Amino acid sequence: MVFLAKMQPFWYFNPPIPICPSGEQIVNGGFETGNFTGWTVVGAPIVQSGIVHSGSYAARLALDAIYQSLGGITVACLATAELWYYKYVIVRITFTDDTTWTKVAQNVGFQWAELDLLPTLQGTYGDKAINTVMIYEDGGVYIFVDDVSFMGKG
Ligand SMILES: [Ca+2]
Repeated sequence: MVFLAKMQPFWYFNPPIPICPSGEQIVNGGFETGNFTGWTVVGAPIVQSGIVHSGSYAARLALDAIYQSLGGITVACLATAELWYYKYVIVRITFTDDTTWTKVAQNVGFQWAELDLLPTLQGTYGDKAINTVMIYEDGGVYIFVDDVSFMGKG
């Protein structure tokens, strides 16, 4: 009888917990391939080496957009959601339910600044899952983007 009791399925008392992916979910977030591998490009952004946050390359956008899929990762599974930008940037997160969150960021000078999206994502959109991350510029000035990172906490 003791043996049979131990054969009871483990999930009877322990409902399955969603498993978070681990590691970086963004492909080529630092643009170190020297091109837009991993990104879908709208317009004519370039990968350049003149103004970078880290490594050898960063993206330059002006009336351009780049985006990539995060494959439906749940917001609760994110350990990071950030990027570095120079001067100005707009980030649009599209969730799997087709709603969006758009964040506009601007810094005071011609310098790099970190944009940490995680507090708002987990504070306001914690029950959603992310379909795509789009980064763009809408004013016709050059901006630079580097080190885009969405890490899974698994
Ligand atoms: Ca870089």
